[in-house]
Amino acid sequence: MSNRTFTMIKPDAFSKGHSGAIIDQIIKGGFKVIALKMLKLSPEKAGEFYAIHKARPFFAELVEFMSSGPIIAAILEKENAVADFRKLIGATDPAKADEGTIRKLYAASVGENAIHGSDSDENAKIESDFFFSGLERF
Ligand code: 3AN
Repeated sequence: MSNRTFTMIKPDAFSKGHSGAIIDQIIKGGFKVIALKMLKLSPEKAGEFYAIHKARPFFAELVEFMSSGPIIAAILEKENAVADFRKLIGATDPAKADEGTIRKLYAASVGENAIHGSDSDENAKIESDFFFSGLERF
């Protein structure tokens, strides 16, 4: 079990001005910020990040959405980080997300669902390495 996970505040939540409230909820949830940056993904980079979903019917829509505006990427640390963060953000479909979760509060749909959280320790490492160099981690 690793104590780190990776997250992105997606373009929908960013453009609606929810980034500050979301970061506050993450920190109050007991997560320490190890790395943090604001950037805009190119369609190529978004496609690379979501390559695992290439065969899914929503892939083109996902790439277009994720490259549509700025995002905030971060590495977070907490005991049991991956599972605890998935609990904090709620289900992929905000309609099925528990009350008080980030997706329940800020997501509009399964496609535009406000925030990403790694689904395994292995992917947390791959995704963190995709965005951050060693010099950017504290
Ligand atoms: P999660 O982000 O909760 O791990 P995944 O890995 O199943 O969910 O999906 C990755 C991303 O793909 C989701 N965050 C969402 O933005 C998008 N996505 C998943 N399912 C759909 C769908 N049915 N229609 C449109 N986009 C979807």
